[in-house]
Amino acid sequence: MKREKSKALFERAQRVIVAGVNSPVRAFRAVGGEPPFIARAKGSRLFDADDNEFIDYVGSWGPAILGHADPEVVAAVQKALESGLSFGAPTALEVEFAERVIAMVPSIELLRCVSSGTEATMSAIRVARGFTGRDMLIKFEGCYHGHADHLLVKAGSGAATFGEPDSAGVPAAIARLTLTLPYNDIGALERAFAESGTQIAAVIVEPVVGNMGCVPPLPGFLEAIVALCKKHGAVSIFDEVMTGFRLSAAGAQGRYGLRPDLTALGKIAGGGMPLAVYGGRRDIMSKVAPLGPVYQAGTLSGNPSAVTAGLATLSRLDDALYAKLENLGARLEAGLNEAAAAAHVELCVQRVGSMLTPFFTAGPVRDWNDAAKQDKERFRSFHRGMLERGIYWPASQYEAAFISAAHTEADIDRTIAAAREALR
Ligand code: KE4
Repeated sequence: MKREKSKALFERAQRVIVAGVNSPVRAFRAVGGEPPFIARAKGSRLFDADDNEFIDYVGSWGPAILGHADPEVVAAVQKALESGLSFGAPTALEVEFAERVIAMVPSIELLRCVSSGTEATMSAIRVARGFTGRDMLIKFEGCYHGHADHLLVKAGSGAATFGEPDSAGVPAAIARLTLTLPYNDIGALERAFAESGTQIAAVIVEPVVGNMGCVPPLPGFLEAIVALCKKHGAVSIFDEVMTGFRLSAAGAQGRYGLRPDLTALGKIAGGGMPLAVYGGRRDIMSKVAPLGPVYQAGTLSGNPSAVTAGLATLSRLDDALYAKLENLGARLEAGLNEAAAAAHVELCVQRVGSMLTPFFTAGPVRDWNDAAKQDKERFRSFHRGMLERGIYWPASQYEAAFISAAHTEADIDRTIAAAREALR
């Protein structure tokens, strides 16, 4: 595989951009080797600077559910750009977008657009704190909600102790307000509410985790979060930045029949353009300025270019698309399991719809402790082997892979054939 141009670009990039990338996972440090620099993409394919072609299972980490450079989305954005990129003023398009999101996600009665998933979760947490007048936040180990200070917190020494910073630069005083519990552990959550219920402003959760690899909720876990928040006057926040519009038109909450108090959306919401949303119960969202005392603002929030990409994407998310994604996901899951069995490799593939992760461990993977047991070297070898065979797989064993509507059965079968060789 030719690599000269990507190699030269990576050397140049590292002189001016931190680690040569604008987001850490892209640097390939978890898998080794140097990242291909992508020149263009179309459908299920990526093409790098050396004109190598890859079947893409990253999809820009989720947004590309239709596949790359979808003609209808590109045409809609090109047309919108001719009227101006961003005005910093209300537009009809934003109203249409908000109405579309509310029609698709029934738990959302009132919303705000922002420009990233981090902004969406950060703002949802702030309004939950403003609404309840409380400070404490509960999150779960292995869940990632963006890089706001109070979310870069790892579990304290004991499971039920307050958080410790998980990044330099996060003040201990901030971290101490976040309690990190084991995912899927209803007992730990019940104990936390029993001990601190009157101080808990919100519980934030990835309803299906993507950020420790794909880990589905055990029966009753999400229901317990919503019920305990209701019982103790806390706010339940579903971080659906990844699962929103991915797992169904109403995200994971639609799949599991739940109504959280607030929801954060991103990725697919903007179809690849910088657009995210937070919203939910009208009484809570009415606390946001200028209606209420909770401040949140953004120069490019809801700009017409991004909203056009979002509308063009959301308008295509119908039952036929989700049925296709389910079929392709099941085909890939079965093929990876067969390839691992043939190679006598211990593999646990976990999948919900079109997001999946091959865990190199016996499984099942129910929480961070399980996910951390996987054979990291085996994953690195798998990733390298797939890349060499033209399959662009997420560059971390703690990520989910994504299938788009542009993928074909032939793509899946080629991916399985590559996995058979990469797993040998
Ligand atoms: P952004 O600020 O990256 O738009 O969204 C943060 C975020 C919030 N919530 C969930 C569930 C997320 O998955 C993310 C971001 N996801 C990562 C990858 N899993 C984005 C890729 C990256 O960080 O480069």
